[in-house]
Amino acid sequence: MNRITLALGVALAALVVAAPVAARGSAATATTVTVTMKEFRFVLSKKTVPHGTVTFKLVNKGKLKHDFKISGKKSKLISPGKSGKLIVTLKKGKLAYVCTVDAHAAAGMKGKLTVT
Ligand SMILES: [Cu+2]
Repeated sequence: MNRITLALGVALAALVVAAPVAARGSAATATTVTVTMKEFRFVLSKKTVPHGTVTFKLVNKGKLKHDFKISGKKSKLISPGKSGKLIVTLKKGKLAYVCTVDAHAAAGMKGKLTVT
């Protein structure tokens, strides 16, 4: 009887310890980068991200519509004062990003993100 109670107690304690570790592990793989858009440049909150799923939070602080393209994926047009989101799975490397509106990239709306 005592043995069973002890075993149960140990099993429960293991569960309690394991649960928060698992939750923390999955949260660590989610990467979010805030991308501020303005004429004519991007400001990224991170210049290096781990490979995997990356959420780009796009915030247009400019006066024109802008978009954000990286690794073959393009966001919707973001109006001035609005924000949007682009979720992309990135592989390791140096990835170029651009705004595809008119000649915005040539004017400076481009850069490279390092993916490790
Ligand atoms: Cu633009």
